Amino acid sequence: MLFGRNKKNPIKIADKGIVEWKYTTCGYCSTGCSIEVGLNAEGKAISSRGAAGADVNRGKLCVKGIFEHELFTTEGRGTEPLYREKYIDEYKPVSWDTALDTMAEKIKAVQEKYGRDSFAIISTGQILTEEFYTLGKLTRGAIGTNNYDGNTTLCMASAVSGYKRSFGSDGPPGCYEDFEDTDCLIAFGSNLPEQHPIIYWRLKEAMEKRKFPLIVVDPRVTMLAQFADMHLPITPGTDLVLLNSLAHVILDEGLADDDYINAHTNGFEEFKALVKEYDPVSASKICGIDEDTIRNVARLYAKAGKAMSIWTMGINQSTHGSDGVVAINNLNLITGNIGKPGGTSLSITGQCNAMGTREWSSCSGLPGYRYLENPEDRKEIAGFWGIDEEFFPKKRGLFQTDIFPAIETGQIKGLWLVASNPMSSLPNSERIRKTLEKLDFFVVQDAYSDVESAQYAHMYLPAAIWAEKDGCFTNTERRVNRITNIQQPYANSKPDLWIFNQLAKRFDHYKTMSFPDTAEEVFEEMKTLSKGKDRTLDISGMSYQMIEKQRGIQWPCREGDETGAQRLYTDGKFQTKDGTANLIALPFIDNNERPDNEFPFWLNTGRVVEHFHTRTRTGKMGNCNKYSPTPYMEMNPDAAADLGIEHQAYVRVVSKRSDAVVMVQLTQRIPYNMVFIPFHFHDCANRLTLGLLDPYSRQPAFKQNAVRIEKIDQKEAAQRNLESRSF
Ligand SMILES: Nc1nc2c(c(=O)[nH]1)N[C@H]1C(S)=C(S)[C@@H](COP(=O)(O)OP(=O)(O)OC[C@H]3O[C@@H](n4cnc5c(=O)[nH]c(N)nc54)[C@H](O)[C@@H]3O)O[C@H]1N2
Ligand SMILES: Nc1nc2c(c(=O)[nH]1)N[C@H]1C(S)=C(S)[C@@H](COP(=O)(O)OP(=O)(O)OC[C@H]3O[C@@H](n4cnc5c(=O)[nH]c(N)nc54)[C@H](O)[C@@H]3O)O[C@H]1N2
Ligand code: SF4
Ligand SMILES: [Mo]
Repeated sequence: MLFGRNKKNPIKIADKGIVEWKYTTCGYCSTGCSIEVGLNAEGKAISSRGAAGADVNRGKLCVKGIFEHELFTTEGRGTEPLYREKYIDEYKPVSWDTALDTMAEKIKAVQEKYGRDSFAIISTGQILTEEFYTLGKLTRGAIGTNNYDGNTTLCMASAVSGYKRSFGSDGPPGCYEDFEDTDCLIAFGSNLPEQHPIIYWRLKEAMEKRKFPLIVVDPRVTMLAQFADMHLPITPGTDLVLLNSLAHVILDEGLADDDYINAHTNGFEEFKALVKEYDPVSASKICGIDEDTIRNVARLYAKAGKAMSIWTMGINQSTHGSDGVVAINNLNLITGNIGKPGGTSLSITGQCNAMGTREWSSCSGLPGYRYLENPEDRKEIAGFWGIDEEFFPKKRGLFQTDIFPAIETGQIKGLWLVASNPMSSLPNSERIRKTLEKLDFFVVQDAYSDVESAQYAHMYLPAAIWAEKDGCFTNTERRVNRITNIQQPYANSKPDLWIFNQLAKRFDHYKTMSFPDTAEEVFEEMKTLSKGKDRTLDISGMSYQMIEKQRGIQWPCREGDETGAQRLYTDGKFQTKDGTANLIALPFIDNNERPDNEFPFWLNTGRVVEHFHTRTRTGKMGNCNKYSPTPYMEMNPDAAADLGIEHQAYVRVVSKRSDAVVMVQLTQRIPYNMVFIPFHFHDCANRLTLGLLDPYSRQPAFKQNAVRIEKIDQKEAAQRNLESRSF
């Protein structure tokens, strides 16, 4: 027996019978991990693994990526196009031809009756870049509506707007490699271990090789905060005050990089005068970070030599989102930390292809970071596409978050939604529900037919998903990577590119325009448009073969280049008229919803590692959903004790908008006067949110709301939860 116990049995790894591994890129977050999907002898996807030799993830994947092959067979996928005259009728399956004929007719009818802009189009950050470009061409060139935007207004709009205001153009200037060089890193409202696990791993690995201070600014003790050297539990929505105060200390103590400021920026005097008002003592009263800490962080950052900032939704989703981004850029400009290894302002992007839409979708203008407001850009693109430039509007139309109120007021009558689920993802769900009910014609194009927004639509178009298609994504560090067609589209679903092309045929301008059939042909067209020595977004040196071989290439990659450039603005030249970056004075205006006697808690919302957004995908994957199948809320144990609420009890959370029932999870992660609800669950967090908009980016303040907590009957609540989709 004794002998037997000591004997080690060899570990047996089940042989799944994989005969081939195929290359692709993960379709969840913007980290951009390279994946290989294993196929069995029947060609069925049965396994996923991180691609070795890929610079981004170096063989690793997170819990979502590692099960991504299961996506192809998840429940709820759309099988056929569906149509109904009224949204309260039953849907009936129709052929693709009938669906697209009807759709084109209805769009034209709405536009004829109410004007071209009365039909709105809302897209996403989750289709392929070639699809974005084609949808932009169809919308701007053939359908001709100016009310066209993406869900990226909920996500990256503040970063885009902030980059444009500071540097004259969008485009994150840094890369993951910067972790290897930096001597100090501040993370603002970004929880990498859960939301970008592989970027976190890159950061952690860099810190293990060479210790440097990590400072996390977040009202919650997130996983990243737990791992930080300093955690600054900021009062929600006041990052701008902290940033102005950091600049105050740096200028006051003579720690700024005067040479860089003189050579590469403008606006310094006005900026200096403004931040003078933000001394640490006054600032600490607003942002909740004590004056000593403000001084210490300012000194650490300015003296580091190479310091970088990263941020995500804690900054962008605020009434000062765009200002917050500009303030981060200000901090890096005055310390000379732009465009050098380890010194940068790196916005961590959200969706897998949020960058692709920024670059090529024409949502905010014309493709390749061109502007409707610029006559030369309008002329160039009209000529290239084969239409009259007068067909283009002269300035951009409504943002995504302004399109819904325009439906309410009757200015917009028709809507086409591509890969977005506003019934769960927009603030104030009840208001959105009523808004969608008002539409004369509403089409939902989604990979899943059970997506909540489709309940209010007249037409549903089943789209192929991720590696059922072919094309590219761009990640956080401007790396273009390949998504290859690994499985055939599910049932009678079709790639979004095919749907756009077929619809285009039904519009008059199709006769003079061209809509290539394959993604690669579209990519070649985009390459032509990207060429130019002054363009940062130059992809003309790339090809599909090169991209796959190198496991992704960063832009700019100019014609003849062997690979891409890691950083932007290395020469201190920016995309502004005179080439200098704008230092901008940013006064803080306190305009958020705030807790009061009736609604005493801050409601903070965000994400958890195992779920992606509105759970159309991860809610159906056993290996993700099992970790949190129930809508829940983080609450501070002392606050709960004061209200007599126990761990795992159901409670009702009430805001001025509506209410939601959640299970309580007690944790010290969250301060006494705050609760946190992951927004992934339908009919939950966004029933409560207000979402005041940032004036520049029109992005909602999803994370600053006021609520109260009420005790409820436990049996009734459990029953209600059982009946909802969330189990
Ligand atoms: N697992 C998973 N990963 C994802 C996604 C997902 O759904 N699931 N979605 C992807 C997308 S689209 C995005 S945009 C990213 C989002 O990635 P993150 O922004 O990292 O995620 P969030 O949880 O939304 O918010 C981050 C933090 O902001 C903090 N915060 C709230 N208010 C403030 C404030 O006023 N100031 C500061 N400094 N911080 C504040 C919150 O406490 C929270 O911890 O994640 C991407 N990755
Ligand atoms: N309270 C609160 N609300 C938030 C946030 C928050 O932090 N708090 N975060 C906001 C942010 S940052 C974001 S990005 C949004 C996300 O909001 P949404 O984009 O509305 O949410 P998703 O669930 O990602 O919706 C994407 C849809 O596209 C479908 N889909 C996936 N791939 C494809 C494809 O290839 N083709 C087609 N046609 N369809 C496809 C999916 O099934 C899904 O229904 O949520 C925002 N809402
Ligand atoms: S970190 Fe993001 S890109 Fe990488 S496997 Fe996870 S979800 Fe996919
Ligand atoms: Mo996002």
